[in-house]
Amino acid sequence: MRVRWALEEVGQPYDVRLASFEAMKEPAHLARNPFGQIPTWEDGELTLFESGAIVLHLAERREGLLPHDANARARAIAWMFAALNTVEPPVFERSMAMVLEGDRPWHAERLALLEDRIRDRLGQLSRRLGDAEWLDGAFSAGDLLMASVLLRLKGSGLLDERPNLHAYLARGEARPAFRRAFDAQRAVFTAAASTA
Ligand SMILES: N[C@@H](CCC(=O)N[C@@H](CS)C(=O)NCC(=O)O)C(=O)O
Repeated sequence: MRVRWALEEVGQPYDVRLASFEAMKEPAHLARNPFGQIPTWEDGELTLFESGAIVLHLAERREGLLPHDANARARAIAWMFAALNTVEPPVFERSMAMVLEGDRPWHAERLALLEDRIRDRLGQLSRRLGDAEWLDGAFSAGDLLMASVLLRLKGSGLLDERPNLHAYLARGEARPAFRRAFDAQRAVFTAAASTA
């Protein structure tokens, strides 16, 4: 979703090639991404993996996701790293714990621990955002990645504790580019479900 969203924000046409879980572990895909994950990006001679690297690549080449001013651009990139490297890790671990560890005897204890770590990060983020619309001036790739990380918390109740973050995410989701990306992504799952 985050790569689709970035593509829609910058108006870059794209084709999607779906990969089954099995195909992601085969040599052809491992050549694109050594960790056997999606998303990957191919454009002529260039193959990239890591959603953050792909979003940065698009943002650097097209208008709309990074400011022109050098310092503002550096700060927007800092927010991209903050989203992926500081906020996402406990959020991702929580998602994994919910999906893979629900039957473990220590699940409840670990979940509480992870949620406290997330609460700390959300509190810090919420204080920095304050009443602002976006993290640093105009909407940027930093907001796109931060909102895409917060999306993982939908339904967890954790965002309800921080109304300004809740509203921040809603603003992200209301962007026409997000809606187009979401609809395109949903169409993939709807098509897969109807052929299953
Ligand atoms: N840090 C990577 C994480 C990518 C990732 O977790 N991809 C998931 C799907 S959204 C995946 O490929 N999971 C299968 C696996 O890890 O084997 C990125 O941001 O691109």
